[in-house]
Amino acid sequence: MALLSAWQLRAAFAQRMAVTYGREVPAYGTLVDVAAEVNADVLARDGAAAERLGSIARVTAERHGAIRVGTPAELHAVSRIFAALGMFPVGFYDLRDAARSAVPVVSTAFRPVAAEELARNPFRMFTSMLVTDDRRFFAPDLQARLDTFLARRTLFPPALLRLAEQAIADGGLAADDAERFLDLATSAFALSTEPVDRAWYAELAAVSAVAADIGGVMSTHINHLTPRVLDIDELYRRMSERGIAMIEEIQGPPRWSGPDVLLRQTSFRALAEQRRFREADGSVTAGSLRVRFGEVEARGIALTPAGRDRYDAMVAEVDRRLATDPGPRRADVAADVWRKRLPASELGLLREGLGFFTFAAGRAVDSSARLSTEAGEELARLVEAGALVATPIVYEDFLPRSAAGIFQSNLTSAGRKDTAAEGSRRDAGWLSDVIGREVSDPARLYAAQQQAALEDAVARLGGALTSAE
Ligand code: OOG
Ligand code: NI
Repeated sequence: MALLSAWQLRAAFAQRMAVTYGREVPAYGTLVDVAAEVNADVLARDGAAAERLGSIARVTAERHGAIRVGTPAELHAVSRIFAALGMFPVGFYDLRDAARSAVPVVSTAFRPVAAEELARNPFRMFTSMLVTDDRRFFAPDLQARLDTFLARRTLFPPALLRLAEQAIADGGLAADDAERFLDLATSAFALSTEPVDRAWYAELAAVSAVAADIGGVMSTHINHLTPRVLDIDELYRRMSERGIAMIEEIQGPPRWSGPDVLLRQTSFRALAEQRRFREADGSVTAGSLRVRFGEVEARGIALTPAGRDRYDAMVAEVDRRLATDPGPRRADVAADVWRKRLPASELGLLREGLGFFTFAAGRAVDSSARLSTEAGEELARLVEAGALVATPIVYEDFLPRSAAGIFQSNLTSAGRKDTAAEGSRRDAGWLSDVIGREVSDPARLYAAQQQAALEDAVARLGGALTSAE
């Protein structure tokens, strides 16, 4: 019998997570409905242009999730589940520095890497891990109790991890194993009904609400599932109209007249969810916690390292301008900075080497162009001449500052952060060691994709072009 392959398992897992999360957080259903309405309207309004950064089928199905784990061992275990789903670690995000509030985590995103795999199903999971030895947040005594608490719990049952190993080894699972694997995986991320130790949770929450959400309970849960929308400003408006409290701002680049780059995100505020608590006297009471929210995203063009530097410099300029004159809206200042500093067209991004593209062969032209991914001018000229047809590569990753903003705007309190204390060192290499697999650098993945497409297009153009390496 044919095995269900990694992408089929991934698509089925994403589907089941949506069912579970939709049942747990009904407002998620509203978000998905409004996103679908907005997407249909944008498609009707803009036609083919609406699908420039992905087919409507992919955009409609696309979701990312977010989970949070407590220890390197838990991160390693979850990485095996994701590997079975064809999702691998890409990017390192240090939210400890990116956030103003106490967000004591480092993160990566597990996602498909190959272009065909992304096209089949792009489901990705933003995965954060608590850094318990960071003295800016946890004193030695609290760290010791937190580590002990975390060491006692089992987030992922052995049967689930065995099936993950089997799927990795065999390249998929037979239908009955797949069913069991998906059931176990989905329930590992469902909200537990186990009572929460109120005193312990409160002690951690005083330091960091995120630390409490991760280390204050015996299980993990999906924090949000994020649909993709083609017009995030319109979605923001329609959600607000329905009386749903949105966070103050759309994170990431502003709305402007030029090409959308990277990622824009926003969310509705975390809702109070019924949870049971164990009190100091052992009794169990009813209460609620606000940790899970609904997020939505609009994806733009992946930027090259030069483009990313430009982006960071533009964000810094927006900050500077707002620091000297806090009057205007951030979105307006940002749009102004964007108009002054970012090319107003895709071709401009290509010419200045700021954006990543794939290429198809157009008509043969007589040229002795020497091509490399650096040669933006030359590439733009060939696109203008019709020799190459350029399609932007969609940004598949995340933004540390936006992620911090998303975390932060959903915290009920800022927590405590001793900025005088020394932080503990974490980086992509450290994370790779924990996971047992290299955490990919997103920019290298996009560059390789661009280069392969370019070589292929050039080969198709036959002898018309000579390609530099
Ligand atoms: C993750 C917050 C960041 C994103 O899309 O940038 C995030 C979390 O709340 O666990 O989801
Ligand atoms: Ni998210």
